[in-house]
Amino acid sequence: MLTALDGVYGDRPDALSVAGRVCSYEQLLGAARAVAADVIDTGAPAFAVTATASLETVAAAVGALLAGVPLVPLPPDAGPAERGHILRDSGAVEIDVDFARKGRDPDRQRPPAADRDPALILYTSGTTGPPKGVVLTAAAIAADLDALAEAWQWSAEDTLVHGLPLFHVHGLVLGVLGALRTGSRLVHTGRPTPEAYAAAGGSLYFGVPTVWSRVAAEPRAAAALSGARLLVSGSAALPSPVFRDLEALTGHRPVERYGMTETLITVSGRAGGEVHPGTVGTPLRGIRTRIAAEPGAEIGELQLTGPTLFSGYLGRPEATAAAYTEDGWFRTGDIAAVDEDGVHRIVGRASIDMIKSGGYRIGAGEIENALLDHPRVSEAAVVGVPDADLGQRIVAFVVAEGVTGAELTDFVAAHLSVHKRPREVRFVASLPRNAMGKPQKRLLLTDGSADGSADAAAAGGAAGERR
Ligand code: MLC
Ligand code: AMP
Repeated sequence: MLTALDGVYGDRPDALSVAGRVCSYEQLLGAARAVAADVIDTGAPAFAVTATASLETVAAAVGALLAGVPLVPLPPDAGPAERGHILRDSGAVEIDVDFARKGRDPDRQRPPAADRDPALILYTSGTTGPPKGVVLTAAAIAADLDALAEAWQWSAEDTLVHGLPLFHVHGLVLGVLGALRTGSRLVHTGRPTPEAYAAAGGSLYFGVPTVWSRVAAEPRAAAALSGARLLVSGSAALPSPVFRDLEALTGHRPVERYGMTETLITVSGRAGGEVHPGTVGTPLRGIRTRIAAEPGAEIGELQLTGPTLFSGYLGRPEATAAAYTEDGWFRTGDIAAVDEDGVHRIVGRASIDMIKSGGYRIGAGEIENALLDHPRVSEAAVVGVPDADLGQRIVAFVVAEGVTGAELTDFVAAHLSVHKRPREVRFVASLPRNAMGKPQKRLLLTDGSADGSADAAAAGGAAGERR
């Protein structure tokens, strides 16, 4: 599965560089074999590591594939509630990785790892409730990486550069396992800053739109990427002005691709092909897509099938079944259009309760529940407000007394991951509700009360607080 570790591309002392530490494939394999043996010896159905941007996290992901036991990467900044939920829900044992250890054989017998074994369980938000575990097999990952290698002409000649978190598909599956399958050198910059991208001297760069927008705002850093072969954007919509700025500063038209934790990457522009701002290209090899549109309409829900799909939400057969149509197509929840050349455009999301901020997927319900756990909060509605840097920023409308916005933001951060903190808390006298008593969130977005303007009174009146 991880071709580079089989020695086909040879080895080099700096095959991987993660947050300033380098290693060879041989060193990585040694550490990963030690992880695999430890994991097999625990007999647990899954194992968890705190997924910092480090060689240890890379060794854990490789160890999972060697052992045939799935890795549950824990967001390093997850608060106790989120961490506890993930560990309980997955039944994973938490292990420490010591990168300096040498490989060993496990004491217990276990059948050899197979492509159909779960390799990763990634926790991701739905519109309501706590995050669900998305089970991904080695076979699905391999199919996706091979399709991407073909689409991007991605090979052992490349040096891949990115600085994305190692607990999601983008940074971990594409950004780590992709390098180990294609044999490209990997430089993980620790954090995805424009300066670090500029200094890395890569041929292939990955980023979420927030990263690209920050690169485009630093012309000198952007110019340093002109020698690259391909810039790829994904995880959220790349704004057209950012596309144009990048082209002007780097000479590259960035390739955009579309995916989900549940499906991996399914649609992409092609290296050497025509790419246009606002479009995400055509389906990857093996993927079929369709638009479930009302009669006469051209846009509708994007649905798809293919070998890269997940094997289900861990322990949630009803949720898994609900994610598919009766005829077996996965419902993405994204609204899309396809032109006569098969080029896809993502128009938006079907649900207002799924927020994308900085490329992170955040369910409004999870944050609302966290806010409602605060004794001073009686009602809460969370929305994603358009934001030039983050795509959307989290804004919480709350009915509460005797508590400040800063206290509520800290309260959320103490329970969930840091990136789930509201950027803005607006106190209102009541939430707009329909006749059934359901909060009318679209009113919160459209009446001016969420844009920081003086119209806050429209949502029930009161002062806003921004951080
Ligand atoms: C953030 N901060 C806050 C805050 N929110 N402070 C107070 N209140 C809040 N509400 C703090 C941060 O902790 C940080 O502090 C500082 O403000 C800057 O925060 P930021 O603006 O969020 O920037 P940054 O931390 O640099 O994050 C931006 C980012 C990050 C782009 C680097 O969002 C990111 O890594 N996104 C990638 C997400 C991703 O990989 N998604 C892929 C999902 S898989 P300090 O002290 O730390 O500076 C997928 C499939 C697919 O989607 O298709 O790819
Ligand atoms: P996640 O599960 O975190 O990977 O988030 C998946 C969601 O990210 C998708 O359902 C889309 O809403 C969004 N997404 C990913 N890539 C793109 C893209 N290129 N353009 C627009 N939205 C995207």
